[in-house]
Amino acid sequence: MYKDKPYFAPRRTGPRLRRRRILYGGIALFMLISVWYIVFGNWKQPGLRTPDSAKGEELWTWVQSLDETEPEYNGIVPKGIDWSARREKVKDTFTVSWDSYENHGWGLDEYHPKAKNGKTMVAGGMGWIIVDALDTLMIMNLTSRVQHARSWIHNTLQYNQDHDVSTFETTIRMLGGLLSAHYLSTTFPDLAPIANDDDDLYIEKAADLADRLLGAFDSNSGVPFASVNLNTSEGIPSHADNGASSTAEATTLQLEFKYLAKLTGEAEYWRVVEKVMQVVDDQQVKDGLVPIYIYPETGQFRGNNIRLGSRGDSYYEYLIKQYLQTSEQEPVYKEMWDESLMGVRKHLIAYTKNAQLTILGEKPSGLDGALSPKMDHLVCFLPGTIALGATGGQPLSQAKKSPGWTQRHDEEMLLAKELMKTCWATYLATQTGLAPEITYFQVDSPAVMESDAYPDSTLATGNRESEHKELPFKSKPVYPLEDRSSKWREDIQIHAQDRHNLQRPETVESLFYMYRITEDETYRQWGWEMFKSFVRHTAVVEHDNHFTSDDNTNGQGTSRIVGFTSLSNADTIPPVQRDNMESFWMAETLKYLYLLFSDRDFLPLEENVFNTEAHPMPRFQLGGDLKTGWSRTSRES
Ligand code: DMJ
Repeated sequence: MYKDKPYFAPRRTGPRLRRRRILYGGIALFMLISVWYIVFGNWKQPGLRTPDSAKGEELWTWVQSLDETEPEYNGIVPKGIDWSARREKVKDTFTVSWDSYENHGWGLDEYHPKAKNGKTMVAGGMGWIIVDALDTLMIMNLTSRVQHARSWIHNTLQYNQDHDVSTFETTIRMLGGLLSAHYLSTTFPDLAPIANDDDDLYIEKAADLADRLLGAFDSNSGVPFASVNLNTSEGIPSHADNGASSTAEATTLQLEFKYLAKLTGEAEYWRVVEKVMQVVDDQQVKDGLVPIYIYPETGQFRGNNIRLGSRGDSYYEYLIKQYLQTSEQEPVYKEMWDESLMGVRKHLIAYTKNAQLTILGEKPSGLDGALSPKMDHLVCFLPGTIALGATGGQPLSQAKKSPGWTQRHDEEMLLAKELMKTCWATYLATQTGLAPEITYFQVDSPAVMESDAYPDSTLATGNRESEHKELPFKSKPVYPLEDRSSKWREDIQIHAQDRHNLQRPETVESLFYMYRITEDETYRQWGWEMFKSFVRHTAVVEHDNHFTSDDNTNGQGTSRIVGFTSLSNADTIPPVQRDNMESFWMAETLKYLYLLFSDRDFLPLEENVFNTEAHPMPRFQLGGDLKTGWSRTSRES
């Protein structure tokens, strides 16, 4: 299919035949061993690895002893911290999470670490957890586990399934995971090196999957349908919301399809996702802020609910990342990002009543309606993305020396820092030190907004170079840790239905960007505090072979961590645990923590973009048919 294309030519003859012979031999051997095992052995779950209970035991002992050994953090980052030792703890946590899944849920798309079972989405499994975590395995150099995952992808993973899947989730997790695995395994031979006879496995699977997803774009407008059938490639409108797709979902496919187009030379992958961006921009929304639903048949927005939480978030993220992915050669995306960020500052940035925490609220009834002082945890991707947009991923000290650096960039960095602090405060606000899914804030009535400081509307135009003003407020600091009765805490309200914590990545993701860009170790330290809370409270602990749920060693016998799980209530001790490990725990949260504690030249920001599921991809140059190919319509017309 791609043999005459410049970037990618799968080897379809020799290796294929060799693979088939190896496959038939392997099947025969497997059947013999299986018969022997069923007759003479002790049949159990289909994992290959013996449970590494020593690691789980060690991790639990370590986290139990922390209070005695670690000095309390009081707003000052201690000198001489061994970050690589801390990074190893993240790796241990990942290993326990992975081994639990490998031993008890191998091949399942949903995993329940307490019951030690789960579900597949399609016969044989979609690879929801294996493919999503694969590049983290590579990054952590877990070679034998990469080998096992790769064999599963080679021997078991089939996308020819009569099943409807989410266009967005399948793209960001599966297509993104396969592309990133291809990128890392072909570009960084020292990361989890394994001998194999086929470099094209991941890219072949990615192209097969993408071909099936292409039908989602077959709407009148080109805006993708919410779902797609993998066998027929037929796009399926959302069963809710009058058939409208989520705006963020329709506009968070571009990095993946564009990179695939670059690798294969197939311009069609590029064309379909580029078209979506043009249709969205043609709507000429005010100040770059888009409603959260869009109709695939007309390309028009549904309703006027505006937010950067669920259904809105990654539209904004992919504006700046598309600009960076193509090495800053598509100014249209920078312009759209700048316009949206100005819109955010004009309409959505407000300050809390007591401590002037900077918050990013919602406008459920459109830009002229009231501000709802609510932040989904999802919004916390934004501080890091603002810093990425301002600096392009360079260290701040270097970016500030560039001739294009202006007062507006300084303001954006300040905004990024203040929002980062607010996201950190949502972690400090609960009993477990883990943020709720949604946080409400106390604001004045009406809320004090950033734009109040600019009655002459200069903020809206972005014409800020000459004014040399700072943002109107800087929040009071949100430490020390134990000071939970202070003013900032009164600003934070957590509703009973929002107390769950799904081990989401966004705050850790932003800390990773903030540390890499500002080089301020405070962000690493905040990440360390969060990491310890994750280990303490989301660990599934077994005690002398009896499942005991949360923190229950009772000083007797041996206890070990056997997996990690989401929480139903993060605001009580012990927390109420669910029985589910989301795939983004291993794909994103632990990866970003590991990278936060790594040196900044490991997968440098200046050379890579991470998709919204934390799958790294290289920046590259435009060329040939791979181009923007459209211009923005005049805003006056
Ligand atoms: C992930 O699947 C992605 O980060 C997505 O963009 C938002 N939600 C989850 C994690 O919270």
